[in-house]
Amino acid sequence: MKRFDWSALGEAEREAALARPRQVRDPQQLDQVRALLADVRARGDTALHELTARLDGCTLARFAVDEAEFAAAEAEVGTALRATIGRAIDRVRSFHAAQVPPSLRVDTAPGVRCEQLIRPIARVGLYVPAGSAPLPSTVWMLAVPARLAGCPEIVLATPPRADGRADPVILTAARLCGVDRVFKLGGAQAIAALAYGTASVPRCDKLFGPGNAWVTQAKLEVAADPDGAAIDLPAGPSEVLVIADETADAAFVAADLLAQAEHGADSQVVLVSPSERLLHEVEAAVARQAATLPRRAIAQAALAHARLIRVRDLAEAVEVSERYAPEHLIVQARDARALLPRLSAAGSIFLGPWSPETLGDYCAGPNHVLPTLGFARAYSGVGVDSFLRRVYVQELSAEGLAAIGPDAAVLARAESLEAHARAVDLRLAALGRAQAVG
Ligand code: HSO
Ligand code: ZN
Repeated sequence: MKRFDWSALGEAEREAALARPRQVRDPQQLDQVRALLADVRARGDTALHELTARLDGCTLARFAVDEAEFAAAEAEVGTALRATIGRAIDRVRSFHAAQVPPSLRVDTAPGVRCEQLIRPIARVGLYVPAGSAPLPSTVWMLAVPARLAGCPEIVLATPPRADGRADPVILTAARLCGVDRVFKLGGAQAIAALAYGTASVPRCDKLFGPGNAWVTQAKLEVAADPDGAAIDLPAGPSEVLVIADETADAAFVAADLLAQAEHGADSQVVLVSPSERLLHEVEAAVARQAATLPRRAIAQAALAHARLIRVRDLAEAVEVSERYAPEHLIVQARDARALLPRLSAAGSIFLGPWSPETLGDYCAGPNHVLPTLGFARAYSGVGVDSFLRRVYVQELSAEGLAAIGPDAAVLARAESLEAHARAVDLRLAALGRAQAVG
């Protein structure tokens, strides 16, 4: 883990200390993704079958998961795990249900009725990766808000294993959340199928979910194509920043850092503390705890670019965090809540010793699909609103038009848009004639 003393650093060094691991944009990969998208668009299911055979190593009769496979998955998962998933879904649902926004109606002048309708996105596509560690929790983090938003059709894609089946826990979670259809498709080809549609996969309006570099690149491509689909967030490797003072438990902090590090070699882990002793103790605890982790090789690779930053006080720790804008921010300090008013640039915040990020990852209630790479400065995590659109409505009475129409005509002429102005003037004239007759 790299050590820094914040007050000893110059501006450029501070910038470097908080730099994310370089996202290498491989131009060859971009070409390959583009070629793959074009191929799926042109040849549909035929291309999907070839790509699945080549990239996932299995031949599928059909991509859609059938009733028999769902039933087998549920039996394999068993009632105990199903009940646990059910409780997580319930808590995530109870939090997200409170996010559903109301419709609005405001009369901005007498006779000028303005409304904001809330409408769900018609068909959404959820991507759930299943690489070295399938993440079924992402199923409920996406499907629960989609259902609450009222999306009429929720489609999910997840990669098939070499035996041609999908991860049984992912299938069970999809069932429990009321996902309409699940397709065994992975990687960029899944994104292509969901964005453009094929004979067997319906075309979706917006795509959600994390994925590897291929998936991310494919999502960015389809999002830039008017014939493609919208996307949730620009995604990057998962990250955590921990602010801890001398009262923090070093073992707790170390465990939280490792929980992040085990996600992937590119995960980023940052610890900021005013206590030299705590930084030392955490470093030792990380080494001790890592030794017995099944995914220690991945965790250790991530820790190689971890940062330990010594700051003057908690106020400076807050400054560092705001500048980094982490996906997850954990605060383990004497009065963690007292820092909250000064915190803003973070995807999700965990306060105090009893709030490990793991709880937010699975079952506390808030979402775990969050902005990474500093996007937390401008983006929020996924929520019910990610699956909704606002539709504006305005309805003016004759009285309303008479009241504010002249302003509109003046503003139109100020923009040299005469046709705009006349669309108002001819109505005002008609009103004047009607009044003269009446
Ligand atoms: N920390 C991940 C979510 C996750 N963790 C899923 C475990 N499973 C990104 O927020
Ligand atoms: Zn996690």
